[in-house]
Amino acid sequence: MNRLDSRLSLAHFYVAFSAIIVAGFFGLLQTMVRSEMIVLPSYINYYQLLTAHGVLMALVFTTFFIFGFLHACVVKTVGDFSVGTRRTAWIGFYLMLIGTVLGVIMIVIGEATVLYTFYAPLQASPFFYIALALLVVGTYFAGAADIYQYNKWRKANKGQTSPLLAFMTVATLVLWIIATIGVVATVLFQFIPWSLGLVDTINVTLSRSLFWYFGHPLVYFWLLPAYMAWYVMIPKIIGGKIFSDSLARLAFLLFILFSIPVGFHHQLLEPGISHGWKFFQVVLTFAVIIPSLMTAFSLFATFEVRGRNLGAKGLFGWFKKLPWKDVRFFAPFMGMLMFIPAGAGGIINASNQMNQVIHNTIWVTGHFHLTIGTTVALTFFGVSYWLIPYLNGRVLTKRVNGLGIYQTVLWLVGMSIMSLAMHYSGLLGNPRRTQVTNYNGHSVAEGWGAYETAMAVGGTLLLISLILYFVVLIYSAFYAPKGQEEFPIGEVMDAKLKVPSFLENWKVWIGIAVVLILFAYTVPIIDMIQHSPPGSKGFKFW
Ligand code: HAS
Repeated sequence: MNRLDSRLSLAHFYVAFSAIIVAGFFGLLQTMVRSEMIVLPSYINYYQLLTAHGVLMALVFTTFFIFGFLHACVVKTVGDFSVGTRRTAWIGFYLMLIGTVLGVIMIVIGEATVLYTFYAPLQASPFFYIALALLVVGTYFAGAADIYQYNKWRKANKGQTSPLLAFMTVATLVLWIIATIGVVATVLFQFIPWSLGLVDTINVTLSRSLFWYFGHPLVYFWLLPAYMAWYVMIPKIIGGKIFSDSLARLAFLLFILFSIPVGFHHQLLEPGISHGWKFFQVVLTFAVIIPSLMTAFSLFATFEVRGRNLGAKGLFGWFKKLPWKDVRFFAPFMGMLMFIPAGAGGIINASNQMNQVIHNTIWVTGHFHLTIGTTVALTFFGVSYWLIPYLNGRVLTKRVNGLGIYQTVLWLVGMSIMSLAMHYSGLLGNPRRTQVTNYNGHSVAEGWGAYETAMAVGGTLLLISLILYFVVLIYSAFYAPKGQEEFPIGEVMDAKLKVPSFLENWKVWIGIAVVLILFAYTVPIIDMIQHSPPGSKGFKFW
């Protein structure tokens, strides 16, 4: 990769890492407040801290890391950006950065204490919503650069199958662009006019539905880059091969089809949406589990074949043959492992009766600390251990590799303690998003105390892990010995098998996605507009 494109990706990563370290510190403070170990000074509000933590982790860290990674994957596989394309990508970066800075300022001055889901009727300053809009518009510029580069390659290589990583990048971007239509619509047409006082009220059901139209595919926008690393990079790192190119492409396409028309599974307990439509979207939710099961199958096949080639015997002999001392493998593998219980938790959430038990409890917080906080985060850590030195013309040293393994273990143990406590106390009724957890000594609330303390213990390990990660990354980026680190891209097991061309027929796949979305959302949205109770005037938290 040339120096200019490396610099572009690195700029994204530096913002992402700054966000995660600050957000991690806020996370620890939250666990300490909830477990009553500390009381925040009066000028800091718990919900303000929670908003900052959620926005920095879930929106800023992820988006910047992902775009840095996607740019690197595209440039590596389909060629360097031209001056114009690179400029477009930089415009995207700066818009995202301006949006982030503006949003953070609003949160810090207490004008946007609305949590990362910014649900109406909570109202923030119009500048917060403008900041969100800038962040999203910035991603459109960044995404346009990658898609343009992919199309350029296809035109120059007519009839050939595109490189898998470039295809996956485009699939992730297609999902992102379709998904963000919902959040752009609610921010532009509902939140901004309402917060500016141009209209008196906001249709709460509609705004929440448009948010979740975006909010669920958002989680797959986080997951798919991790899957890119699992499908393409992990096979190379372990010395094996990708099980099937076509299967990997199909899994990504199924995410485009099924990840969007499912937002109602976040609203199963909300009024204003009929049961029939909720049921339909839950069915599609179960369909979106399939590409993850395909991914699990493909990974097991890659591991097993590699193990057997190394002489492994028996059903699980391959397990011992994996390169456990290589952080590039170890961190993402631990992410995969944790995705098994995390995914099972998701299936519980999506099941109507069980959702009644866990909705709005801290179980849900446990679920997303396992999915995004463990599976995705550990994979991103694993990627950054080789990608940061690669982009800086340095190498991943033995010492960094060893520290990376410690860092991974600390993260894994911290997250396991914290999210187990969250899941379990959620089942005991412990609510999410509240700092008041003793309810004047009520006997049910008394039972949560030990779990709250466990969360603070987990949170402490996580912050230590983050500090270690940060220090090691600074060393890798600026002080590690110069050299050429590998950018691992796996080959396919049976390279002679041709990838069917219909898998790259974007018009068909996007067309089917649009039909499914229209079917799942048109009637409910018309209903929300026609039959919603009078809109809410809203209120500011603080
Ligand atoms: Fe979720 C709430 C359902 C996946 C994130 N989810 C959330 C929220 C977040 C989130 C952030 O239906 C909270 C939002 C808020 O603030 O309110 N989720 C699901 C389902 C899945 C799922 C069905 N979620 C994710 C992923 C996330 C994420 C991924 C982030 C990255 N989720 C829900 C529902 C709610 C929800 C409800 C709302 C709850 C409520 O009421 O509020 C599925 O996609 C999961 C499928 C996954 C699998 C696992 C496959 C396993 C693999 C690993 C293989 C391992 C290997 C290694 C090969 C079926 C691929 C093995 C090695 C060995 C040695 C064994």
